[in-house]
Amino acid sequence: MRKFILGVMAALAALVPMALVAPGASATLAAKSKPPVKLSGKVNNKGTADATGGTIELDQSDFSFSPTFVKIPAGVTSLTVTVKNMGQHQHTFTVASQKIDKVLNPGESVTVTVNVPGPGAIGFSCRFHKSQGMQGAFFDKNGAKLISSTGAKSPTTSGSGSGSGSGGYGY
Ligand SMILES: [Cu+2]
Repeated sequence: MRKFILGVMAALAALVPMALVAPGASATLAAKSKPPVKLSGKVNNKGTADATGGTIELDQSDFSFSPTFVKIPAGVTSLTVTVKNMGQHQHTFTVASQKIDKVLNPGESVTVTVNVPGPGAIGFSCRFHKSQGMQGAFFDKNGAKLISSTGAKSPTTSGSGSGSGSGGYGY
């Protein structure tokens, strides 16, 4: 009796590695798990989509962006990005390198223009939940490096007061 059970378990154990080696399955897994852009910290990866025609819709949930990575077509210099908060929590769409920071309550949406200053990747995140993996990036090709800051045309009316930054959203 005991010998029989051991025999069944051995047979099962032998089956498992064969299933893992099935060529189709492993190839799909590898493609899905490898993000096109390396971001620091946790990333809840919900996949990659093309910004066809320079436009893309990003759906926010608790706590990720879908798609998480957006491929910029060749020749596109600015993206029209519509962000929808489909979650139960308040989120932001934040592009730190371009001073974009929109707060979205559940059910809200917003459309913003993201500049494409050159080759590379542009990171975005939710300011509230970035550390929980709520971030992603626009990119031109696999392995693209993050463009840290555009610097180009940002208004230099910085003022030394501390009140101009985060308090002024008209929501
Ligand atoms: Cu969030």
